[in-house]
Amino acid sequence: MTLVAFNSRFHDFDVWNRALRDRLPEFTFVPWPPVEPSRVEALLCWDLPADTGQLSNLKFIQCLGAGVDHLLSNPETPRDIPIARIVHVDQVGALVQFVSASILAWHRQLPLYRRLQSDKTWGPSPRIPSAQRKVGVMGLGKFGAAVAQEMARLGFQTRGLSRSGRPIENIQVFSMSDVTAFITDLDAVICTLPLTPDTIGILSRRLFERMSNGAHIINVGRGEHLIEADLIDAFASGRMASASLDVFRTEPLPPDSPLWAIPGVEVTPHVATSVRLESAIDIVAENLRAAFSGAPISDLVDRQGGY
Ligand code: OXD
Repeated sequence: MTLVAFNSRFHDFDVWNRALRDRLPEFTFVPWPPVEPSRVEALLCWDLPADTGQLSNLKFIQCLGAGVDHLLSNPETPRDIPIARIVHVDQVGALVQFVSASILAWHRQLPLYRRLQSDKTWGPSPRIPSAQRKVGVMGLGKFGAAVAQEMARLGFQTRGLSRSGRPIENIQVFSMSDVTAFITDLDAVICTLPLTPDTIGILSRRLFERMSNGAHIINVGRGEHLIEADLIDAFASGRMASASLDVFRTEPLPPDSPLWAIPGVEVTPHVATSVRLESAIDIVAENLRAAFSGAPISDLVDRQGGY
């Protein structure tokens, strides 16, 4: 019997335990803290619990999310134990929907018409074809690549930024060292990057200054990608006209954050995508089996790359 400890402030142990124990009769799941830490062989978690050092027999960590920055930046995370994250088509599809909704609302000026409606004003604006708009997607992993393909399908001139700069059909791909060429004259930028020491604070004045006037930004990566003060300045100067921010340095976003009240900024509570038990459960079950049978583990984290 393999003992798996469960720790998450976002997921209900009883619900996951019920779903997993039928699929994995050879595993036993226990909530954190386990009675016998030295018998725990796997951790199913969002955050790393305190006292992970007691897990002297730990062999595998399955994160209950797609992003693992919080685990990798935690000095308590064991260095030599494989970590897997969850990336299911359901999560990818949800992110594509969220970004498309924001981009299309911006592109078709729906916020403007909402404002005009509140003044009972009939004010048609000229329609700009999507082929005249330049949209850039930062990060071309499973999420970013799907977002970029959708932007291209919607007819936008689509650029992508990735670590490798590997070509993708219909997307003009830039490597991280070409970030300046990537951002220059973009009308909208979408951040789907993982948070790593190289990407912290990447959404900054240096990039905003090179975008078109009246640009749009979507951050569905992590709050730490954005230098909030630089965004606030970009709104003040008119460089940035609108933003869809789903992730923040501090979540929930504190009531005194100026971001709540900037006209043109849409704040959503980290809902662009999420792991649903119904779709993720088979991945988790397969990965736990694989971790102890030597079969390949899905979405194993690359420690070097940081995601
Ligand atoms: C995740 C997220 O990492 O939703 O899964 O942010």
